[in-house]
Amino acid sequence: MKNKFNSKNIAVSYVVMVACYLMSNNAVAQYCYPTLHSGTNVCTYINSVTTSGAMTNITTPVDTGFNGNIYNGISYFATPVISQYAGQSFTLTVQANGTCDIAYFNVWVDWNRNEVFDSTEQVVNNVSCANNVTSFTINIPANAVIGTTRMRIINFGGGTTIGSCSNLNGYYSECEDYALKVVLFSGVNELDIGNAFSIYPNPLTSSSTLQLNTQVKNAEVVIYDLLGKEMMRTKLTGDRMVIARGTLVSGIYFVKVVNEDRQWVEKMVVE
Ligand SMILES: [Ca+2]
Ligand SMILES: [Ca+2]
Repeated sequence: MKNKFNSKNIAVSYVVMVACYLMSNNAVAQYCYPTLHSGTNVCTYINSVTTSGAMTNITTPVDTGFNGNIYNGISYFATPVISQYAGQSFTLTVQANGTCDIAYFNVWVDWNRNEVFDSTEQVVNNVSCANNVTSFTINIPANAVIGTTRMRIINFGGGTTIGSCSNLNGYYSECEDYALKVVLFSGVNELDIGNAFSIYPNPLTSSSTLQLNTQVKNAEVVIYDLLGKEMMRTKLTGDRMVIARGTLVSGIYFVKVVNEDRQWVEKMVVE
């Protein structure tokens, strides 16, 4: 038997070790942050961030008041995680608060996960909202890098064009980062596939029944085609619903049921 630990293998091991070191080193690279006005801020801050229409959403704001778990006025909320498929969208709803009633929102998402909010990754640009509840549609690029990335929201009362790491100390502001998980649609293994629900008849001709094994309240039912395009979305309370054929052409679809933080997928054939 030959000795496996020859010089070539040692060299390979060394290269692997260096590569791992560089990768781990890279993994601790840090997002930069803006510089904020010092001291307390009762003038204008971000008081509520929620999402809807994603696979998992922020349903209860975690950011009430003027926060700062990294620096004063700068926070990263690692949970709850917003998750949605690449190529799909979700609704981001924000509301500022404060005595000034002046708020300008800016949002970036690090779509390529290089830990930099590139200027091309700005999805909301200096929109005046005052203290009103305001919603934005966030479209996830189909080529967004899969995995958990960050969304940055800055409310800068100064109202001038800013960058994600600008010096904002000329006026009041707040910066909040959130975790956003971009999911590959074909990554059905991310989901619980099993006998949580059944569809009958399957294949569907004119309509079928979706029967859950459990009662749900306000669960989301979404039908996707093979390319991950959303074909239908509805809410389900109870344990069954009728799926009408509607405009579905013959082919294979995925039916996804999302109930709070659990989700299940079944394949459905339309004849
Ligand atoms: Ca806040
Ligand atoms: Ca980036």
